[in-house]
Amino acid sequence: MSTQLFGWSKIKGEDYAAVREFASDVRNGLGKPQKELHSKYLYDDLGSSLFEAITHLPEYGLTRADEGLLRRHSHEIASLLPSPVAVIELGSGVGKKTRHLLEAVGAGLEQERLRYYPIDVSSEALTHCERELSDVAEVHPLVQSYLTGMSRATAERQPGESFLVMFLGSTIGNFERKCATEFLRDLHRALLPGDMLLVGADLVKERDRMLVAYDDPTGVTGAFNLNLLGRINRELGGDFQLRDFEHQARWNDQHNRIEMHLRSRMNQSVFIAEADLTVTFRAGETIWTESSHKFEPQELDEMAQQTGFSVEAQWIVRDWPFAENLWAVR
Ligand code: SAH
Ligand code: AVI
Repeated sequence: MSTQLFGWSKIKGEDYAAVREFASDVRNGLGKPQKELHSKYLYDDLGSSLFEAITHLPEYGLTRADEGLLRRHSHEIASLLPSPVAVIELGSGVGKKTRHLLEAVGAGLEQERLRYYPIDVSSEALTHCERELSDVAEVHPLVQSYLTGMSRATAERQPGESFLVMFLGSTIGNFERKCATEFLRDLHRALLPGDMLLVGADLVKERDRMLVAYDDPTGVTGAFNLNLLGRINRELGGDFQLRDFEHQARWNDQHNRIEMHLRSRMNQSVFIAEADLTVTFRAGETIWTESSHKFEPQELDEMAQQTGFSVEAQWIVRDWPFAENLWAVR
């Protein structure tokens, strides 16, 4: 492939488009009155590794709750699926938790190996995912955003086959509530009656437990958040001084969500070469980098019904309140 000289680095044509899109999103996001950056940009190679570290934190019970439910109920889930079935996972990350379900679904197949399509914007995460899971399924990684990946995966549908789509780890909570509904409608349009969706969703719990899960004393979540500025420096020629910003987690009572922000410690200005942008910050001003919405069990059923799915089952764990939801395309 031809390479182009772009700024300080030589990059391939397809990466050039991604850099332009990143630069344009940064320009738009930092131009708003409440500055913001899209949470999908948290996941470069370093960000994906830092997220993986978060899942091991004692304060972040979400991943363990999700994994425990999948471990305990994978055979029951597999028994509720149509056959034959192939599996798609949205935002799989390294896909560690998915093993339980792939094993259970694969065990029911007569001859062929189970086909598994993990979709993620992080190629680093997908490389790990393929390595981790190729003993239990035929892995077809798709480095794509959710819906582009969905259309690639569903194009591989075999005659008479159904899909199980998995959206684990409460990643649905990273959408604004209205966007989550729109996204589920889009997903529904990409599927056929009889296909199924397994959605993991974190439930509302005590405020202090939620806050410390996103502001751990070890500082891993802070590093995950600050890395977004580091990524802008590396990929877009920014000159953010990371030590001049601090990580902040807030509980928003009105929207039942944790918000992550990066707070400027002082009045300062930052230049981002590839966005051709100088941004000024007042001391205390923040960039909003992520929302993690928390749900009530009933609300999840309503979301399914509003977006064309029927609720087949819901499993809830109480020690770290979390719900696994199995929905079918009506
Ligand atoms: N499912 C895993 C990982 C969750 S982290 C778990 O439950 O632990 C969220 C994952 O979604 C990351 O790997 C990130 O790279 C991916 N992601 C975020 N936004 C995305 C988008 N718009 N399209 C595709 N993947 C996305
Ligand atoms: C991927 N997502 C569901 C995580 C969450 O809990 O919102 C990302 C995360 N952000 C901070 N810690 C973990």
